[in-house]
Amino acid sequence: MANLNIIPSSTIPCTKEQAIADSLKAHPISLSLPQPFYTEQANFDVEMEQIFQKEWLFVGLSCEIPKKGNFMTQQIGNSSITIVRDQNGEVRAFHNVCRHRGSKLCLTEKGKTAKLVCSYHQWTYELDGNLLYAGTDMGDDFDKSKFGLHPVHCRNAGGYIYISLSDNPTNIDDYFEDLAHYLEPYDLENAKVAVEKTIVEEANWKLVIENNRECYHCSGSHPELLGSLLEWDDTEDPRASDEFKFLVASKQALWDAEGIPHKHVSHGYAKRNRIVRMPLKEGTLAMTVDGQLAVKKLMGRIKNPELGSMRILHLPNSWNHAQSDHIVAFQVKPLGPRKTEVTTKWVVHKDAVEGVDYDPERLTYVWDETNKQDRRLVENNQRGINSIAYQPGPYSATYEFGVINFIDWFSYTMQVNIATSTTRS
Ligand code: 3BY
Ligand code: FES
Ligand code: FE
Repeated sequence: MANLNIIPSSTIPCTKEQAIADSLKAHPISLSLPQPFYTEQANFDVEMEQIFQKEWLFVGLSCEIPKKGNFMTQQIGNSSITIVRDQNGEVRAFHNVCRHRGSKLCLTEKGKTAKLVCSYHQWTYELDGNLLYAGTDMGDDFDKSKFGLHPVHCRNAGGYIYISLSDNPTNIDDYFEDLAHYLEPYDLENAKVAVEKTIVEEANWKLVIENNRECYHCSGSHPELLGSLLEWDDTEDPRASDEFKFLVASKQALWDAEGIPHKHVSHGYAKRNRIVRMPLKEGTLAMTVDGQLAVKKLMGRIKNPELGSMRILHLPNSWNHAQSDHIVAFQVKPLGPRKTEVTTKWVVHKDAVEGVDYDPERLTYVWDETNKQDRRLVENNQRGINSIAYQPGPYSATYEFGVINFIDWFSYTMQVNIATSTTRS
């Protein structure tokens, strides 16, 4: 038998990953993916490593940790991350793992604490991750400064928090800068999450994103959403009518006069990050059952209720609708090859009072219904894909260009990240 030990581990080819990269390279982005990408644990594991453990992820809002000592935890695959407001008011992220014997440190999803204390042997960390106290006797040569929490790259862009578990994350500063500028009118430091809901969809995470990236399915499935949403979000859209272009131009002139950013910006490979403000349907102000506002108090410095919806896309895990009175923020978290969690947060002015300024039922109704409808669609999509009859099918370049962009980004990012990790390892 060959002695594998004589081959240095760095030169053993990473066959599973290489096979996935090769299959993506051979696959045209105009077709839905081959079956294993939607069904198999092996593919899922590689996607978690190459996408979710490397790329920037949207993880929440700074207003969820408003004061020093507020923290929230996030599970990404097997890794738990703590996002904390430190003693200087900065938002930071750490691996939620004690440097003593590795216990999980913060045990709740949200909380407030003066110091981060491990419940096992009480090692105690400052909110900036430095180790302050390590039990009674670790020996004379114990150097506390070497046992701070492992930091995680973290960015706060105008109140939207992103983390990356990579040692060397992709630079998307151009997006973070634009996002901070586009979110400035909302003053997210003075906002709050009024309602948060999480649903689990029995479908692969990419089917959840694919579903969100087109409105080809909207007229058949989303009567509540179409009360206010215009089906396309780009004046360059091949379907955009003159009437639509006129509506957009007239609203943009008003937004310009008020210093409300609206221009379509996109960054990264295959428009990985996009921000654009679009009018809602004539006569509607918000994504509610009657199109009227859901919250009496507008957000931040906003005076004009007619801001349409600012859509923010961040691949691989978030889309958003920012209106004048509230923001709806979505976060996608893969749980398994055929299981995905979708969390929706409805964000309002921090001084808006429940029952006085807004009714949570009314605030959440349209997107709650839409989420349920989309869950049915993607679960049925998954069921069909599980069949021996499934074969990749064609996307429409007119109606599903957003899906093609996503598949393009996914395929490219997987191939680049796999290539980089196999040359590095
Ligand atoms: O998030 C959106 O704006 C919509 C919902 C359905 C399709 N997608 C583009
Ligand atoms: Fe945390 Fe021992 S594992 S103090
Ligand atoms: Fe939908």
